[in-house]
Amino acid sequence: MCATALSLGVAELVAGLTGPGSSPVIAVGETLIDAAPTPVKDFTVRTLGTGDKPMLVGGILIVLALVSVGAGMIAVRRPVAGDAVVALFGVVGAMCALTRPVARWYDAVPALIGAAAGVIALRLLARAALGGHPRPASARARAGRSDALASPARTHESGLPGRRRFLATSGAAASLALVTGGGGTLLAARSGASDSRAAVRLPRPQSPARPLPAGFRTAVPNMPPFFTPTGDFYRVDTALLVPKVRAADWQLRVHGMVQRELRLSLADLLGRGLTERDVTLSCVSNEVGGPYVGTARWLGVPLAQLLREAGVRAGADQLLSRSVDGMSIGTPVEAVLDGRDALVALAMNGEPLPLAHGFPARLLVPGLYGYASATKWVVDLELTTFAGADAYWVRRGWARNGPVKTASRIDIPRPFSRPRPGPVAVAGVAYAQHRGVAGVEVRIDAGPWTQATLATQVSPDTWRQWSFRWNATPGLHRIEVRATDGAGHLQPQARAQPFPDGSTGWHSTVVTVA
Ligand SMILES: Nc1nc2c(c(=O)[nH]1)N[C@H]1C(S)=C(S)[C@@H](COP(=O)(O)O)O[C@H]1N2
Ligand SMILES: [Mo]
Repeated sequence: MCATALSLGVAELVAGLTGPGSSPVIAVGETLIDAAPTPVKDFTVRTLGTGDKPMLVGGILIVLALVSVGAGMIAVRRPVAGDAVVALFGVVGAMCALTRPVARWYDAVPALIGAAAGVIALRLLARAALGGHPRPASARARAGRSDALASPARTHESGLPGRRRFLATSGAAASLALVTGGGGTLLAARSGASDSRAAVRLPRPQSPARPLPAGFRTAVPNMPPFFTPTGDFYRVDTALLVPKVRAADWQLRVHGMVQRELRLSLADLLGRGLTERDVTLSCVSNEVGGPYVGTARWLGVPLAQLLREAGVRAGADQLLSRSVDGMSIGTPVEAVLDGRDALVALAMNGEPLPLAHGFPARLLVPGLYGYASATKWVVDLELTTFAGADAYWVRRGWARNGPVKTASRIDIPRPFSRPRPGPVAVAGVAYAQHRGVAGVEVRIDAGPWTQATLATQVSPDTWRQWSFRWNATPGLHRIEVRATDGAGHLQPQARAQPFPDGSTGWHSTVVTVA
């Protein structure tokens, strides 16, 4: 285990120099994320939520530790076999790093150097375990299998010096693992992306968001704010490590079925006269009543402006966007050009995009789920056709087009809370981006539906808060909600899972009034 730890530490140190994406643990983890079948991914997201990433890394480390124990026991008797196991770790790490979508040839280097360090450490540890001598063949023959596995140090006369030397070598390997691993982490943190973000000066919008109308939020205490604080905004992506892009290294390319190719720097975009809009973003993986939805004030360049400038050629129906970490997302060109506020967003809630939300630029197309529109760390916009290319999630069976389905959620009272009898404030949000929310109804214990009080609509592209005064009687009660969108369509009651095009069903909350 110490040899494996040293191997990982050295690999992290080298990866600190060769750049993100070359860390073998991260590369293996991201390969597993991409390879996970949809039911497995669904299950992990459902049970672990956004804690799935630390769990994945932890799982990889546990598997490595277990295999390492076996390798160590083998290495004492057959050094070459021990080497082979450590080398295999290196090869798997290198292969994963090399097959990432944006891999460079030298991304294999950290895993291979790490494996070499691991082999040397394992040899030294095995020798120390045997008291400094390779185990003589006669002793090997005499000792049964179980003896060799139980305590290699026992082959030495007294046992003590061998054990001491083994512990000292282990300690040295473990310390070196911490130092190299820590050094690698420090190196990786020096990407300069945070400084680059801090240096961005946002201009005032040329087209500001409409002033917030009176009554745009309900007055119910403890109701989540209309604008989701940036720090609370949900995060969904396949990146095990947040891509750290420096504005100076960044460029957005528009190409494919266009009249002329565009290449734009962040300064080019910031200088264009920016558009500010309030938009609710939601994830197709959100369950009924779930948390993967948020509203922010975004600032950016109209995406339609860029496409018109590039000149979309006839027949191009898909805007295939790609990120610096190899994500691909397909958006209907029609949705971008139909007049809605599709943006190359550069800022969120008055600040440059946080690194986790796509610094320096991301897409945003109101009315479409994030997987079909909201590419973070975007670097490449290709005009193409749906017939000609499938985006990342489409290759995994998700729908080509991702219009958001009408949804409503009860935020207050909390599930299983115990309100007092009498008037109880019920409140929540409803959203049907780009169609707007026309009505929200609430019912108690499957009784008659009653209209909730709607907050003023900020925009059809944002969620709408609602509230309902319930005269609660003692006992166990179920509160249900449903919304009607701006087109007059009632939110469907039938429960559907998020796969393949978004969940449906009415949200409900159970409380005990006492
Ligand atoms: N590069 C990249 N962009 C991405 C994703 C991703 O995995 N990688 N996930 C998409 C999905 S599924 C959603 S719901 C939104 C979430 O955006 P947020 O993390 O800023 O809330 O980002 C989208 N953009
Ligand atoms: Mo998503």
